[in-house]
Formats: sequence, C-alpha cells, structure tokens
Amino acid sequence: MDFDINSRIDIFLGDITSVSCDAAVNAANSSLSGGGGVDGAIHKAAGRKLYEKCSEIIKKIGTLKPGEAVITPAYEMKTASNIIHTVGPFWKGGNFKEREVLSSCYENSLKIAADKKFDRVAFPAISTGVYFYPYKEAFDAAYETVSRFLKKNEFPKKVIFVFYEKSAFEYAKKKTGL
Ligand code: AR6
Repeated sequence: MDFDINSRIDIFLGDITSVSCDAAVNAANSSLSGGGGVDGAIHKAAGRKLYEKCSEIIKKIGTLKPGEAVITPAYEMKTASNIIHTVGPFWKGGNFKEREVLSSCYENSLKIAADKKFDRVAFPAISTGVYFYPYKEAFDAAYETVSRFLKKNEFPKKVIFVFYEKSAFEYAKKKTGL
C-alpha cells in the first residue's frame, strides 16, 4: 500500500454528477452521442449544449476510439467545470487488449487534467456497466494506472473514484485501504 499516493485518492459511493471537481470523466461511446448509465446522467446534468459540442467534435475527428479522451466544458452541470469524455473497451473475455485500452482511458484523461493543471478529477468505473468489464479487474487496472500517473505528476492533485454500486465501492475500499 502506498500511503503517499493514497492521500491523493478518494473513493466515493454515489452519483458522479454530485461530486465537486474540475473535471468529471464520462464513460462515453465512440460517437459521443450520449447514452445510458453515467453518460446519460452527465448529459442530463450538462444540458443541450453538451450534445452540440460533442457533435461538433465528432464532425472534426470522426470517431473517438476506445482509450482516447477529449475535453469539453460541463455547461449546466453544477458540480464540475469540465467533462473529459473517454471510451472504454467492451469486455470480450480479457484477451482482446481490454486492460491496455482501459488503462489508456485513465492515462489519457489524466494527461488532459495534468495539462490543464486541474486539482480534482472524478472517474466513474469505466466499462463496468453495459460494456461488461468485471468490476474487480477494472478497478485493479484503474488503481494501478492512476497511482503510476500520480507518482510522476503534480496534477491532478486529487483523483476521486466514484462508484454507483456498493460491491465495487467495497472492493475499492478493501484494495486501497481507504
Ligand atoms: N454516477 C456514477 N457512476 C454511475 C452512474 C452515475 N450517475 N450511473 C451509472 N454508473 P456505464 P460503460 C456506473 O454503463 O460500461 C453508455 O450508454 C455503473 O454502475 O455507464 O463504460 C455510453 O454511451 C457502472 O459501474 O458505462 C456507452 O455506450 C459504471 O458507471 C456505454 O454506456 C459504468 O457503466 C459505456 O458503457
């Protein structure tokens, strides 16, 4: 356990749209067209302008590939100033680079946050909903990637892992000792 890094990590059980942060990360899809789960909650909180911004981005880049990340303002969302959209891997059993792609989601989102010198970034459990990534393996990859990044970078100052399901939250609590 790394106490130093853990002082820059929080875990939270609840809705990501209620967490105060400079950027909330969205588990989006490749067309940034909105959807259910965390994506639906974020779009609902941010309002129409977020859809418009997302389609403007897609017109430019075509598609956001799994593992990539882009930033937008958070518009009407009261708790966050920005949204970092990333596309997680769809779980196909573990032999299709799922871990590598999931790590890229965290790493590329953190690179944007570090570049912008954000203090607080909130992550949902990317891919663990309708993309079927098992929550324990997903957190193992997320925690390792975030810890490695924080060791090397001053920003973001704090990463908040947000869980919607108690089982995943309990697992993270046990694994981190937080
Ligand atoms: N706050 C925090 N976590 C949440 C919330 C919330 N409001 N709502 C759900 N979760 P998912 P994915 C948790 O399905 O698997 C969308 O339709 C949820 O319990 O949102 O990456 C996109 O458009 C789960 O643990 O994302 C994509 O098409 C985690 O967030 C697709 O789903 C991720 O579940 C992405 O699938």
